[in-house]
Amino acid sequence: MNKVPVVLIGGGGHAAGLAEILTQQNRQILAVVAPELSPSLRQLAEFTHHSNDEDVLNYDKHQVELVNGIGAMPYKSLRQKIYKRFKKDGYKFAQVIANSANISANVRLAEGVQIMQNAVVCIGSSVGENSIVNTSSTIDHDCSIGMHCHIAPGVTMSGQVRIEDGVHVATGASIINNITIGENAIVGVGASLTKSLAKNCIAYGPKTTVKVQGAK
Ligand code: JB3
Repeated sequence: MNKVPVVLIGGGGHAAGLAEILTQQNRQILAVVAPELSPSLRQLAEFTHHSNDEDVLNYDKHQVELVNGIGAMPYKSLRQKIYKRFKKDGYKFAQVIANSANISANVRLAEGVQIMQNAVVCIGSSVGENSIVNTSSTIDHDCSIGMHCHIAPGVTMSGQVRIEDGVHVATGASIINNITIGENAIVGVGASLTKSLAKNCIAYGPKTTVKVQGAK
């Protein structure tokens, strides 16, 4: 178990989920760095709070690891920017892997990978730097996921799927085996992807317009 203390960057819902996993694993969180902290994070514990990212530099890069608590959403680059900036400053990012995650012993997880509650990563798969495999998503055998990707909650990915860098696969999407999703592509909520998706393209999920009774 890695006992190097961490500094958590970001203070919202994603950071709270990470902080809970780290606390369950008795990993010391020296500080949280964010303009403001979410109620769920506040209720977890009293953390030393810095509101300016420059305060990270007060922590010796040889004595701490960083945890990227900024979530990843389409068209938002803050998570990647934070990661690249502090990597350049010489810091190392910790992996965060939930106790409830089911991870094969034969996978390759890069620096800063985050595997959230009840996610599954099967034999032969790899996940690149700073990528998130979120709650209850399933990555089947021999998949390769690039850097700075977000596999959102409830995604089902069959075997031998190749995901390039910067891809966002939204909540509940299903991806059949042996296809490739190109760099910075987006797979929409609930989409069923049966063909490869070229880089920078968007695959939309089913239109779900909910008619509210009595709405004008
Ligand atoms: O979909 C799921 C399960 N989770 C989403 C996650 C992947 O991405 C979640 O629903 C959100 O959409 C998002 O999580 P995140 O990033 O926690 O979102 P939010 O709750 O809005 O929190 C953003 C946090 O970033 C807040 O604490 C802000 O104060 C903080 N923040 C904003 N700008 C910053 C900066 N923190 C730092 N250190 N530096 C900044 O520049």
